[in-house]
Amino acid sequence: MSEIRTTCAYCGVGCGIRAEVTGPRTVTIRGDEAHPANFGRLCSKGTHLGETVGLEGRLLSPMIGNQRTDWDSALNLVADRMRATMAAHGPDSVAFYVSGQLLTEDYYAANKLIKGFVGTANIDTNSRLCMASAVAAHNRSFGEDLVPCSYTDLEEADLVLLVGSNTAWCHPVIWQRIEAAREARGTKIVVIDPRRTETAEQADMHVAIAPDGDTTLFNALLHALCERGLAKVEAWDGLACDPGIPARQFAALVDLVAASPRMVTLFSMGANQSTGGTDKGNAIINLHLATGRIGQPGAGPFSMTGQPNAMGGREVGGLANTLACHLGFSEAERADVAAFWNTDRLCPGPGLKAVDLFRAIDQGRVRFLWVMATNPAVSMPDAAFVRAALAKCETLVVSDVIADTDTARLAHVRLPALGWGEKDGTVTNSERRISRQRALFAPPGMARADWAIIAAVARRLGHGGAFAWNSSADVFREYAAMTALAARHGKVLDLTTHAALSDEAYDALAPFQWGGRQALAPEQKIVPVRPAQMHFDPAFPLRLNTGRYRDQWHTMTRTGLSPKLSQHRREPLLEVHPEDAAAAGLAEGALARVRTPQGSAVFRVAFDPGQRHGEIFVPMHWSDAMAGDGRSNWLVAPNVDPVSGQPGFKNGAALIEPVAVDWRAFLVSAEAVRPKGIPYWVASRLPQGWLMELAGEGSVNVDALLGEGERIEVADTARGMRRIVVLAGDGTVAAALYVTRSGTLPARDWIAAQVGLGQAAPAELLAARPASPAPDPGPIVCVCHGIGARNIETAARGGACTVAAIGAATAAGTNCGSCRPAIARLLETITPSSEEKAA
Ligand SMILES: Nc1nc2c(c(=O)[nH]1)N[C@H]1C(S)=C(S)[C@@H](COP(=O)(O)OP(=O)(O)OC[C@H]3O[C@@H](n4cnc5c(=O)[nH]c(N)nc54)[C@H](O)[C@@H]3O)O[C@H]1N2
Ligand SMILES: Nc1nc2c(c(=O)[nH]1)N[C@H]1C(S)=C(S)[C@@H](COP(=O)(O)OP(=O)(O)OC[C@H]3O[C@@H](n4cnc5c(=O)[nH]c(N)nc54)[C@H](O)[C@@H]3O)O[C@H]1N2
Ligand code: SF4
Ligand SMILES: [Mo]
Repeated sequence: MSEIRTTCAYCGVGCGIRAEVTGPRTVTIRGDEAHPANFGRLCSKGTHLGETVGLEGRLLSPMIGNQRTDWDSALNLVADRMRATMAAHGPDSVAFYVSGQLLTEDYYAANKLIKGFVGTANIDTNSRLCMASAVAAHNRSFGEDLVPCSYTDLEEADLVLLVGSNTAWCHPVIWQRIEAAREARGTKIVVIDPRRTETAEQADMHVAIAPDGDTTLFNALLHALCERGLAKVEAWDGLACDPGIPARQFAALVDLVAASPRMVTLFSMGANQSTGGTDKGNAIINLHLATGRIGQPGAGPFSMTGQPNAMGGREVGGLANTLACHLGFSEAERADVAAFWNTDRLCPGPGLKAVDLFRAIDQGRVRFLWVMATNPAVSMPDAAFVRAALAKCETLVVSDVIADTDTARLAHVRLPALGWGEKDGTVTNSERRISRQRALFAPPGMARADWAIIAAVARRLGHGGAFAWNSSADVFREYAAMTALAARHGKVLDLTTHAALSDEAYDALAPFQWGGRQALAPEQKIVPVRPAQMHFDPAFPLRLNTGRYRDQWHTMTRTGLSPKLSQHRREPLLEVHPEDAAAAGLAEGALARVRTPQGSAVFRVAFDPGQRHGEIFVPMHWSDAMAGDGRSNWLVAPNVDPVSGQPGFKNGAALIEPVAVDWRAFLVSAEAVRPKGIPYWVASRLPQGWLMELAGEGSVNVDALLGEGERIEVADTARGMRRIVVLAGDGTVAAALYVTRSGTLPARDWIAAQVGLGQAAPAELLAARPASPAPDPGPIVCVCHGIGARNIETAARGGACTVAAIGAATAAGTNCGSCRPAIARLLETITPSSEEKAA
């Protein structure tokens, strides 16, 4: 047993982890008390990383089509196809689409190969869908992509504005740090979000803004502060405007902001993912610049990064419109980059941004695409179009850790990459802190590091000299040395003190922050911004918002394999105001189809009075691998911000309608089942198998759902009830199916727990409950300790009326803390005293 310090696989908080390897593929995870991002804290996703390091579903050898192959054949094919495409159609017919989930070393290698040696800037990253507007806003205000804050500023602030950020779910450790500041110094929290999220519920003020109302609101705030003599700008047309929120709330917000010079505005996807996203970023930055609330402890505009290495990717030039090291395409910058890489093939100018890239593939202008560490068939807007483009691309290469992703299904060549726990390198978090991710396990199967795969292709293309690295340390040193160019062009990014790091020093590298606590550009500009015009289509009267769940990560290729994380939300929900639902004839728990001009998808209806009238929310997570028809990006239009090229994922036009089904069912099964021709199915992970929620028309095709084994069945044809248990040869439960045409289905939890075991009698399984039932815990709230809503209600009725008291009574919320906002929400519905507090 050995303990290794590493960094979490998931979000841009970049939490430090102490990992104790307990076996060939098993590990215990805890937070690293010494890591400055989290000081020992971890959220539910980080805490349960150990559940996702098994080899289930892994891509373990190179594949050409559906044939396993050796590395040489795969790499030769990739290099040959790339060379042939370039020869026939020029360098711009080749493109890479990469990801903030690559390590800096991988990212650097990909960017160097395509921009430096293929000779095109056709490399874009999923950060285009995520950070591009913040990057563009930073560039416009600071002349460089600089984040002028650190996490400690959150602890020194008197006011934290959260703009378009569901921090409690998406950056839970940052949320815990903000809450700690509230405890320690009374920091006020304001959440600006159209939805009443768990974050909003815990805030001192929730501003339920209209979709894309942010620029208006921040302009109005700036104007109000100017009037009070607290800010100075040369007014522009539109600065004095109606704030777009109730006058009393605006007045209270102005008072709060005026009284709090120590103010941090933390912003994420509600700001960035908008057709006016860059302007939103600048509207926020303007307020800080005009009031001098930047470059001071506890003050600044703070863009939170989403992915673990979104920031590292920005540094090494992963976006199509930058060169490495924060450089642009001026002649002088290009000359320096070309000289450093010793190449005469450097790309002449910017390349295609993600949405345009997939259009170019559709039009046959790009004919070779290499996708690394991202799943665009699910995560791009207008995903049906993107899939069709991928399907007709002459050569699609996919490097992934998982064999069967929606994108990998379309690939000609699949390359097995090392995943978290195997790969070795660096990531940069939201506060510019570089930390090591370290290998915990030996490479599984034939998997290789992404940077090594890229270098192997580069060698085959004749560029061996420029890609002669033997280790990730070699790549890191080269990148660190290259940042000398940034300084030469007046940029703050500078890692040159790490350019001569020994292998040992790289291995032992402690987290460090570049740019200091507040990275400030020499010049800072106010950028006058105006709210974007909104267009409404009466045929699609609702506004469609999309985003994340607490315990799932993006397209679920990894978190979808964790039984614990799967408990939080087993199905994709349509969150809708009860009155809008009623108007559309939708009942709570029924199925609804969401339609947009782009396409349609099906979700389970969840009434939510925290949704504004006329606005609906669906999650981004479900893919074809996990559900029949639950893909949000079938719905999202490819409209982009004109400056950043980032899609507006959060404000589309939609309508909702009921889905008529004849029967509903659920299946628990030891084997994964992915049924065809069933209108509604959603799979979620159980400790020993899978739970499938199902619904359809006509009659149930039982044979499509159940495998081999002894079947025991009960049926009540009058009521349309049918239950079938399938026992494996050893007497364990292989599967159990519960169908109803008009009644209700039994509770899932006890049945789900019997899969793969031989403990329950068939009669108990058919009755769907044990002979002597234990009390039902209700929906699981605390996934770490398996505590349900009923347990919490019981404790609350017994006198536990605070989150801490619930923790003492039930252990809920005492491990990672991610569920504490949910517990607080439950308490508000139970105890009158907390309702008074909320009012
Ligand atoms: N659990 C979990 N955590 C994650 C991830 C994950 O997949 N799962 N992914 C990571 C990544 S890559 C990212 S980018 C981050 C994203 O983190 P967040 O940005 O916090 O997540 P989202 O849910 O996409 O969107 C945040 C909020 O924006 C609101 N919003 C929508 N429109 C508007 C608007 O016009 N104005 C305002 N002010 N708000 C609006 C939405 O209602 C939503 O609540 O999370 C990271 N962390
Ligand atoms: N509707 C809607 N759509 C959205 C968003 C939204 O809010 N709403 N958010 C957007 C945002 S902010 C983001 S960041 C994107 C995320 O979207 P994606 O990047 O498409 O999502 P992931 O599921 O994280 O995909 C990562 C892939 O890389 C693989 N992988 C993991 N580790 C490695 C590795 O080390 N090497 C390699 N080669 N592969 C690896 C995983 O198995 C997975 O297939 O989605 C965007 N799409
Ligand atoms: S907040 Fe959670 S997901 Fe993000 S880095 Fe920390 S432990 Fe990982
Ligand atoms: Mo993201």
